[in-house]
Amino acid sequence: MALTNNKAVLDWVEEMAAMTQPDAVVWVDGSEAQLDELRGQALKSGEIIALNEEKLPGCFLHRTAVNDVARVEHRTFICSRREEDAGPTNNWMDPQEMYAKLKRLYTGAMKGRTMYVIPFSMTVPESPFAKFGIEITDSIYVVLNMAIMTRIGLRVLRCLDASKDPSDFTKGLHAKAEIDEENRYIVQFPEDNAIWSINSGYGGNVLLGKKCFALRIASHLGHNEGWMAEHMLILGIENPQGEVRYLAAAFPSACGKTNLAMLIPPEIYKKKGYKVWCVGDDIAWLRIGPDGRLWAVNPEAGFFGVAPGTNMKSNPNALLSTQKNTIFTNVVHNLDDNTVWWEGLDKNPPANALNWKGEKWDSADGSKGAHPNSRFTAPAGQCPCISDKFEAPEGVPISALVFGGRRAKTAPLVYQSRDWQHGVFVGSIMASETTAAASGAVGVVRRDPMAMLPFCGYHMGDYFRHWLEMGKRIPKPPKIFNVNWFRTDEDGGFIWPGFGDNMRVLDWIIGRAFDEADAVESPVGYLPKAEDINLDGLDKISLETLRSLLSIDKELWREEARGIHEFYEKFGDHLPRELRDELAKLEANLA
Ligand code: OXD
Ligand code: MN
Repeated sequence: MALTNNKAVLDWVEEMAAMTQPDAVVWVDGSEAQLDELRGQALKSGEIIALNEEKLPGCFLHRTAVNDVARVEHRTFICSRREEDAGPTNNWMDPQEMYAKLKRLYTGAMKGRTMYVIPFSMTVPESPFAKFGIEITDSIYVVLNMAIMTRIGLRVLRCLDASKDPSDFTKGLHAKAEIDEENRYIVQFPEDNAIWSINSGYGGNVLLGKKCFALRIASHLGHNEGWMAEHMLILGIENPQGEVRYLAAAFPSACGKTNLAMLIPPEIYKKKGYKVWCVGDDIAWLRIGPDGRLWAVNPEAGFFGVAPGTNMKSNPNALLSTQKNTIFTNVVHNLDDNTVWWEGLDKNPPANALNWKGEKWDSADGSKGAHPNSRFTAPAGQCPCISDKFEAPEGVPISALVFGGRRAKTAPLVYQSRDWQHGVFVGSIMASETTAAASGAVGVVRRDPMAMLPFCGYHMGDYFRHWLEMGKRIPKPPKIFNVNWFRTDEDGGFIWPGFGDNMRVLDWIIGRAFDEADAVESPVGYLPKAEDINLDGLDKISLETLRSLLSIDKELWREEARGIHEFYEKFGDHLPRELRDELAKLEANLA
């Protein structure tokens, strides 16, 4: 039975059902009773496996098809009406052509299946910043994941119905179809506020609230409406006086975003009373508040984190978040005690186990048991360091924005931009190197501006312009920084210890944001002096080593500038003149 009289919702659901032809339509009300019933059905069909009720209560294991284990950027499209609006970094097709192509694939795709209608909200539905959506799917796995990652059900419908425009919701359509790689499409239609995803069952492609909506569609909405949707974690640092100061940080994948979001401070900080609180680990929506500061909300309700490498040392808070009510995808199934395992969890791979494909697995044969992109979906509220502002409707005020990448030699441990415009330049030149071989050779540079390359729903040149315009409109803008935890020595080993010790760098950043810390000028921006970073209790890093981590190699940076020129060419006349000016300034500083 439909849960609403909202005509816009009813008409759209009816239209999608007429096309996909399911045997039944089920409205997801968000109740525990209904979710439990769905879990029961998914257990029966084998879609999920119940794990050890004592060790992992409320936890399940799911396996995707072997051809369907990650986001598929080459099959992800931004179908704006004009090709120019998608820009040079997105795949594009004419929307009418794409709709025609997809309609053929969706027609009858749910025959013999049940269609689930999931009303969802990004951020708490009562927040003035909430955006509503409906995801239609034929996958119970999707329903169960959306119940963790977003707020779902009746509560959302009521807020949508009571909103200024009850027809203003994102229309998300997902069908598993045959999980056929050749016909897999993840398509955003920004002007229609619509997302169509077909032939995948993997989270990043099918949990439409996440990358598809909260980044691609939302970045387009933010551009039109004067706010920002960013690929950023949000954290708060509480000082011994009990004051919490917040920052948001963008990193490309595989740079430790979830680890930083849940950082545990070094002993000397803990002793003094410092604490770190996680507001979000992946996405931030940023708006100008009535007080003239930039405020952030985490639009999500859960963590969809990479499992391998997560352990009690690297990220105890993430691991502890996954000990109940969690869905594991593509990890090892330990048959002895019906639990899960992944590479890097501990040094004891289970002897009696199935790998991520569900095959009998012997770790001794050298093969990986868990897929490198295996995941956990865990409620954020279970994180031991979750912020008490996690669900605050107004969000948290941001004092610093941090960009970062993986650079073996070029970028110093940390530097501060001279002002907002320079900060936008710093974000626009973000890059990561494919990890260098043990020889220390520098890898290939992949530019990923603001870590948004796969997630910007419109022309990236216009996105840079939007950042510049926002800077002019924020009366009290956050300061902008860049960090690099990944400088290497001659043997290719990381010099900076990273993890909890990154707190020492965040400490300087927050100090700068509140005009409490010193800096010196350099060709690339403001740098701390080595003495400005607190090294107490970190014996393995000498002042001299720290100085080397903060050094600027002008020759490398001149080469960097040449690479930036080449990258900027892509954007043609959409590239804001201000960024060319900043590049020219950098070159002059290096001359
Ligand atoms: C993610 C990603 O899954 O950035 O968060 O790919
Ligand atoms: Mn991400």
